[in-house]
Amino acid sequence: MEKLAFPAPIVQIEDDRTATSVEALKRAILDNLYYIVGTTQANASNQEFFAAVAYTVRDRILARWFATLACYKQQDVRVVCYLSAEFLMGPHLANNLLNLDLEEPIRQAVAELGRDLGVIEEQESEPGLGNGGLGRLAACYLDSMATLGVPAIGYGIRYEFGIFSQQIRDGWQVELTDYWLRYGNPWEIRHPHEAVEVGYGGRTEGWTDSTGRYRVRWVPASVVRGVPYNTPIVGYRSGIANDLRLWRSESTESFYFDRFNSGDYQGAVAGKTFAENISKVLYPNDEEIQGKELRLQQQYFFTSCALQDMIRLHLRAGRQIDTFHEKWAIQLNDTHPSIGVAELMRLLVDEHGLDWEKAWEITSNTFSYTNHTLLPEALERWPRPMFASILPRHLEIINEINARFLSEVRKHFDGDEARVSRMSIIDEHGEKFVRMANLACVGSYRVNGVAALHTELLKKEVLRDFYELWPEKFINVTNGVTPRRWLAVSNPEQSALMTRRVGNGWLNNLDELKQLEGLAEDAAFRAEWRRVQHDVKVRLTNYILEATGISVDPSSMFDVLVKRIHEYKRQHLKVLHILTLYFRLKRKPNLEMAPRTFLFGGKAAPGYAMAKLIIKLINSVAEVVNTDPDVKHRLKVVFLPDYDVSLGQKVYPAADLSEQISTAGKEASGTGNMKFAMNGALTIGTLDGANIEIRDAVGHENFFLFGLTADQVQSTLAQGYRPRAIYESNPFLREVIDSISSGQFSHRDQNLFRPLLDQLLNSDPYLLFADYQSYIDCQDRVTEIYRDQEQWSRMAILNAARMGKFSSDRSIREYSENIWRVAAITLC
Ligand code: CGF
Repeated sequence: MEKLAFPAPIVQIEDDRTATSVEALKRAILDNLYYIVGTTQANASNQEFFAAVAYTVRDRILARWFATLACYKQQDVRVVCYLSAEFLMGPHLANNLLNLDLEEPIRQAVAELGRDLGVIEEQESEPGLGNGGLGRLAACYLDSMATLGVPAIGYGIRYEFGIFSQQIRDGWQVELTDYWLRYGNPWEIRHPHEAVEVGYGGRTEGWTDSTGRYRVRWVPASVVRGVPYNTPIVGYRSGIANDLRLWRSESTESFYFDRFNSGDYQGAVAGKTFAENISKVLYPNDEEIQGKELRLQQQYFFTSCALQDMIRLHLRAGRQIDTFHEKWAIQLNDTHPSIGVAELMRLLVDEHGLDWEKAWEITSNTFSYTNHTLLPEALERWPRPMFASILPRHLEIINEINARFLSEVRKHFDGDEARVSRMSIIDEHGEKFVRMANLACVGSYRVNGVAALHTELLKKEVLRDFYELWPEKFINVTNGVTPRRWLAVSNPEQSALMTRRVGNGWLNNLDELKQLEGLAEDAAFRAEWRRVQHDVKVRLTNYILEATGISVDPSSMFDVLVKRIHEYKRQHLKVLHILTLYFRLKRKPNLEMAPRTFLFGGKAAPGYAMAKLIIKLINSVAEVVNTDPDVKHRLKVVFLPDYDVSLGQKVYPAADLSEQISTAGKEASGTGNMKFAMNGALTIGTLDGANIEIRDAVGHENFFLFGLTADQVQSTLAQGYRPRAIYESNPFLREVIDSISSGQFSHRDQNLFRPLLDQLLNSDPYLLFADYQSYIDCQDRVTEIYRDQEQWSRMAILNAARMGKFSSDRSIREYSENIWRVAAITLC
């Protein structure tokens, strides 16, 4: 047959997709650009070029991924399944290049093709599939599990829209939808043949099986299809690639012809709309639950997909269903996936015909539960009628679990009906609710808090009854963060300096940075440290100018508070400090004070009016302070819009001072506190969450402590706290509060900040006034020490050197040994 006359090939087809020489990488990038992205080198935008580079890197991950899966199978390992409604992964490219040791060859290949790797990396749109700490923790843990060789799968939802993008207009937060998939996602692979079906609503019915046993089956009113999208997660130099499986909801029928034919055009696509809505959007609240149907549907959706997937893999490996718990350890990342306890029971009893006792033995030896919060409003509970209409069979199962559980409670605590009522999975008062934390505690063999104080408070307060029944279930695993992303990728300048002095072993053994301790006394090293820090600050300065139009001085102290906006995190306490300094300078313009740049960043939940007002307050103060000639160049206030992982990577390395100022007893752990200190920022903080452990690790003398302890907070409130009395007796605080209420920062509008001020003066539930003076005094100590740059650098170096404990590798080792009972493997 005659060959068709094609134009001469423009690129050479790449068939060795594991090669990593610069030449091979160049060929592969051009090949992917041409055949996958569908453009040519000359025409490709940077965005398209990024996609080609990402495909090239993904190709090099695939062999590792298949080898990892084969190895897990061969060694018949127990697999950790990390179930999380959120995975805040951040951009993948730079992290993958580091972990694969490909950064330099790719940089060169990209350069030889006429592009700059930094610019290409900036093109990646971040999958914002999380709200904050909880989702980011899940991402750090995936990185550590792959690095350590812990067999693991992350299960979650592939939201079409992640956390909203934040714009600031006239000082207010405005939310815009985040369509992160606009240009596609080169890292994921869709696996439609592994789809599963998930039911909702309907009814249950009894039947008798062939052995004469009475069984129940669920007849759902609607069924949606869950399709997995896999993203391989590579470990740092481990050769291992684990799996992040995010599920997309789709309709089982794309179109109902019968309805269409009868003229019901809307009905013809109704099922499709219902199905597709489930994975449509991430709920943007981090610490408050709203009992919304869609949220329960989402939670059930991904949890059921995950469990069905595990059972499929288990049986496919030739194993019996009754050994399920030996091969799978499921970690519930907060209560969001805790419906899994009832779902696994349903699958085992209804679908696989196990008797209740055996099914319960399996279930209660499979799950463990991590609690992330002490705030009562964040403990999930679902109105019973709503629950019954969405998951009727699960409610029956929960009732049965509860009845058996409560009889155990009664055996232990005879006659204590108040306790029985508190521990019941069903809150029988009033409207009646299903309490998901109770379900998680009952169905799990381990329950952990995320910092030592948090775990103690769980045992003493939030989960006290459960602790008294099962003390052996409770354990602490202090959070950690990955030094790969949060030091090596974010702060290449300082990482290079560290590596030059102590080698690169710290990348997977952060304790090795301890060797820097001695260098804190070396004046030349300190000078080098400061030079590097200055360069990093210049980098952020340029970004700030571009993003906000505000020019800041890189030699001023960068005093940073970035995290979700929440009253308990007390961004407004920081504002009180700024205004205290402002009025000091107004009174004494010649006051000697190192210039400070106050950087804020963070999103407020769209329905959280007070948090949004705090953002407005910060911006209003910025407007006045930044333009006042009396203080210009001494104080600058900047609100960085749209705080996300990428922005965090720019901000943490450039900070001098890390603000961790939550009311003691409110922040479960915090993880930003770790990222800052790892990068050498000094912390000013309360004895809250992991701050306590950070202070112990870096040395009390290298940490600025202020404020009431958790116990003192409680006793202050119990004694009838009167914030107005503090306001009346402290002239500086009064000056600040009065200035806000006079309209000085709101164009004379005296009502704008009234809700905030009224709350502070009348109840102040987060004790800003109680901690105000201690905070100001502590900040004065900060100012004093900052004047001595040698001393500051000494302290900064010691902070960075002593953060080994806060690597997520340590956390994952603890989970593996104390909870999951899994062994790390090396590749076969
Ligand atoms: O989880 C948090 C964060 N808001 O996501 N909680 N939740 N839910 C806590 O408030 C943080 O203190 C904690 O560090 C984080 C991860 O455990």
